[in-house]
Amino acid sequence: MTKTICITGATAGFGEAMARRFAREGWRVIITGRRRERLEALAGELAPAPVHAAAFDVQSRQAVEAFVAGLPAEFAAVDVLVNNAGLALGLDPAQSADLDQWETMVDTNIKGTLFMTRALVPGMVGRGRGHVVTLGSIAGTYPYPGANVYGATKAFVRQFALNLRADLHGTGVRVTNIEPGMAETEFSLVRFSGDEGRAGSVYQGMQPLVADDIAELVHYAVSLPPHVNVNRLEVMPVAQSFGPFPVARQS
Ligand code: NDP
Ligand code: 8X3
Repeated sequence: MTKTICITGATAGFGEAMARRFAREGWRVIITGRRRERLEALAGELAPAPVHAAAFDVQSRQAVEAFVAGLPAEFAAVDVLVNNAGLALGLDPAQSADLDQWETMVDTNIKGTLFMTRALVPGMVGRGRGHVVTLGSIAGTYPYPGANVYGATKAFVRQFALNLRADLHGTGVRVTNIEPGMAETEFSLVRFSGDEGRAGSVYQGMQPLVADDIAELVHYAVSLPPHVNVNRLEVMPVAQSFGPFPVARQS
């Protein structure tokens, strides 16, 4: 039986790689994001695979509900939802960070995930099967300077995914939070407002994760037998690890 996956944020990075991966594996793929022309180009590239493209902003509850209500019949029974759309904005310390950027991260990473999940999970419960995959981050577990609200949104996503598992107990619906470290996508370009030099320097001289690595992990978690639930999957490039806690000393 052909399965259906709905991927938010499929116009770039992880989501785009997932769309390619699942289409190649014969899935019905729903691709979403705000940039309509990118969605159309990707749908064209994936043809004749069954693809439904929908351009909308996950920050809007009304837009999410209209998207779900408007799904064509053959795409309406979503087996897997990947809450991937998200972003980091800025790296300034909390005391000088831009409040609008904070609000956008909360509205996208937290509210977008909530709206999508609440809209699609009842159908999964009704069918007695399904899988919600969320994109957390190592920033949701480990603090670093300037991660303030971005990291906090990803901590929310991690705990929401775990709590969702508790609520879905006995329904057959699975929940997995994928928690990557540094991966080279458009992530840093977005974080630094299009500054290519600053974005490029993040990955200079090291081997970051790439979008296909994350698509592989999502495919792995989703393809395991239905009695297996991967709760959390934390992954980093080998070149990224941990450091000592900084100590402010009096000179
Ligand atoms: P990209 O910037 O490459 O892709 C982000 C995607 O999210 C785009 O398709 C973008 O589409 C979509 N998006 C952003 N805002 C909205 C919105 N308001 N409504 C709908 N879609 C939106 O980033 P990544 O692929 O790297 O990131 C994907 C996810 O993984 C994010 O949640 C990110 O926080 C997380 N992550 C990334 C890591 C990294 O190092 N790259 C590491 C850990 C987690 P469009 O602009 O067309 O709307
Ligand atoms: C993105 C990973 O390390 O840039 O979520 O915060 S990191």
